[in-house]
Amino acid sequence: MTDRHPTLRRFLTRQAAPIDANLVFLIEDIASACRAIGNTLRNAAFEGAQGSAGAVNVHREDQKKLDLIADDIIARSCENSPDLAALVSEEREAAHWLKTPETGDYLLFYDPLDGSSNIDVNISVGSIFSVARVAEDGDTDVLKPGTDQRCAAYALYGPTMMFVLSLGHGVHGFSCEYGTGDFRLTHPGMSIPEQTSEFAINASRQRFWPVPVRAYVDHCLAGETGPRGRDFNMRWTASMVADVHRILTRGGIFLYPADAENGQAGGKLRLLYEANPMAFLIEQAGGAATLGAERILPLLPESHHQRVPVVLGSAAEVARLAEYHAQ
Ligand code: AHM
Ligand code: MG
Repeated sequence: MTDRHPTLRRFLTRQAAPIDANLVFLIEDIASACRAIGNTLRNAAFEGAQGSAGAVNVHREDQKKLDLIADDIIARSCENSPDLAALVSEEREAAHWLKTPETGDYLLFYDPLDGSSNIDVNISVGSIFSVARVAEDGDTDVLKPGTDQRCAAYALYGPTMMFVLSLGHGVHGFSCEYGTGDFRLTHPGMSIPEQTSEFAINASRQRFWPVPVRAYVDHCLAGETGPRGRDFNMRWTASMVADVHRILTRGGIFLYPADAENGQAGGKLRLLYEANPMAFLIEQAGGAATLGAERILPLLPESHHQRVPVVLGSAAEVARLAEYHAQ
């Protein structure tokens, strides 16, 4: 049991290239927070924790009580982590500094509860994390490009609670063992099939889509007798973590384009704590992640809560969408 499914700690401390001990502590603190959030979600109906918090966040979105509870759990679990300098959360307007930044300190970006519109209907939600480093003593700039990420992870609160992590050497999935609460390696070396026939997009926004996205989806929908010469399947959970997990498991493409309605804002999904970590994980699993044509990861952020278009998944499909953009 122990060897076939090593615990997260064993995995982190047995890497070929040893990981900085303070990063191991930070990842363990993140995983502990996820375990606590998973337990809170399970008991939420008994504790009056479902529903709206009656407030809006910096994005003018309705905050759920559980958005705030999850944010608080992560901050409390990680704030004593050695070398962690700042927290940047979807639910907080500004970066929350924990210490004077020194070279090599860590910066934690997170979306505490992604897909939270799904909570009250009991569909899977998740938490997303990205870790980067402080460039030099006193550097308070948190606007790091995704290429600077030291690691990225998400927790999926589904039928099995999972923690999926990349330290830049592949993607590894850990399942939370009932009873011990340990995250144990169950999905080593996750990789995305290059060719697939499944796409994920919120089709209710079709009238707003840019021309290349419309053409791509039309050609998928045309099926066997259309230009793609095969049938496609469609899935949309409205929980990015669940959609990305499906793609890491069996392939496919996910699209949340900037469109005629959200284009002014840059799109819907946020760069620092949604697009960047997911792009890092997807690339590490052999897939691709773009803004439509350009890679997401090199983009230099302009603000904490910047929104961007996101296209990610199987490399061949993401490349095809880039071709539609070029045309
Ligand atoms: P959130 O962080 O406020 O939950 O928003 C992000 C979510 C993603 O999980 C998901 O892909 C998308 O928003 C769903 O959007 P839509 O409501 O248009 O389907
Ligand atoms: Mg989110």
